[in-house]
Amino acid sequence: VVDVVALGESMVTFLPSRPGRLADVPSFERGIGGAESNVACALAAAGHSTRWVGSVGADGFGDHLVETIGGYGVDVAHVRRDPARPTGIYFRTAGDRSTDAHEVAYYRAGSAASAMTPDGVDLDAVRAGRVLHLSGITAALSAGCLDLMRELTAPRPGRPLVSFDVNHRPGLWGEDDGHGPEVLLELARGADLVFVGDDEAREAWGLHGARAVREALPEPGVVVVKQGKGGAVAFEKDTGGLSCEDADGTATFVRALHVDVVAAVGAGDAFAAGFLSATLRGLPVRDRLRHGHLMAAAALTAPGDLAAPPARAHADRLAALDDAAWG
Ligand code: KDG
Repeated sequence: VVDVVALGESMVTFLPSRPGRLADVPSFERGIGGAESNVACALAAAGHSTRWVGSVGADGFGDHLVETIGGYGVDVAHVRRDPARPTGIYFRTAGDRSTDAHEVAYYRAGSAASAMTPDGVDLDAVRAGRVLHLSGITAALSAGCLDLMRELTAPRPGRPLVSFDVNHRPGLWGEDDGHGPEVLLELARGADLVFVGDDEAREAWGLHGARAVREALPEPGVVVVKQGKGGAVAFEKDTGGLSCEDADGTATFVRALHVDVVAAVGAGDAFAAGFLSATLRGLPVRDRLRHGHLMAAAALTAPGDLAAPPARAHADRLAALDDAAWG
C-alpha cells in the first residue's frame, strides 16, 4: 500500500529572474508547481512511498512535470495525458520581503487538469493509499473538479485518511462559477485532517481565530490552524487509530521557527508534508506540528516551491530539542 496519494493540478511555474512587477521582469526560469504534487515530492524525499494523480497535456510541459515529479520517486503511473488540452502554467513575481505581496498570473483555464471528473480519474488508484491528500485548489478549477472533490471527501467505508489543505486561492474563484470558497468549508467537513491558515479562514469563510475555525469544523479528527509566522495550533479528537494526545478536544500550539524567508511559496505544502510524515509514523501531535514547522523552514529558506527536507534522523533530532529551543 502506498503511504500517500496526492491528487491535484500541477503546472510548470515561471520564476522571475529578478524582483519587480510582472510588467517589468524580463525573463523567467522554469520550475514546477502544484500544491498537492509538492506534498507528494516532499514526502517522497522524506522517505515515504507516494503517488501523484492528475492530468497534464500531451505536450512538453506535461513531459517535464511527469519526469520531474517522477524523479522525486513519486509514482506517476496514473497521471493522465490529455491530447486535447494543454498543461497549465503560471508566472509569478518575487514576493516583497516585508509584505510577501506577489503577483500571480495563471494560464490554466481549460487545462487538462481542469477537465478532471469523477469518471475520468482512476478512483481505485486515488484511494489506494493510507492517506489521500487533497486541496481546495482543485475545487476551484471547474464544476467537474468540484464533483471529484465531493466524491473523494464523501463518507465511504474503508476510505483512506483524507487530508485536506484548504489552500484558498482567491484568483481562482470566478464570478460566474455559481459557488465560491464557502464550498471549501463543506469539503473540509468531509475530511479527516484539515490544514487551514487563519488568514484563509477569515478571507474564505469570515471566521476569526483558531477556535472559531474548530467550531465550524467539528467533524475532522484533526484540524490544524496555521497562524503565519506565529506558529500553528492543532485540535485533535480520537480518530480511532492515530495516536491522540488530547482526546478531550484541547488544542496544542507549537511556535514556528524564525528564519530569513527567501520564498514563501510552497511553505504550506512543506508544512503539510512534515505533519503527514509524522502522522504516518504515529508521532504525537506536538511532534507532528514540529515536523511541519521544520519542513516549512526548509522550504521558506530555498527559492522555488520545493526544498530538500532535512533527513529524517536530522529532523527527529531537531524536533526533540527541548521547549527552550522551540520557544
Ligand atoms: O502551494 C504552492 C502552490 O500554490 C503553487 O505550487 C501553485 O498549486 C498552485 C496553485 O494552484 O496556486
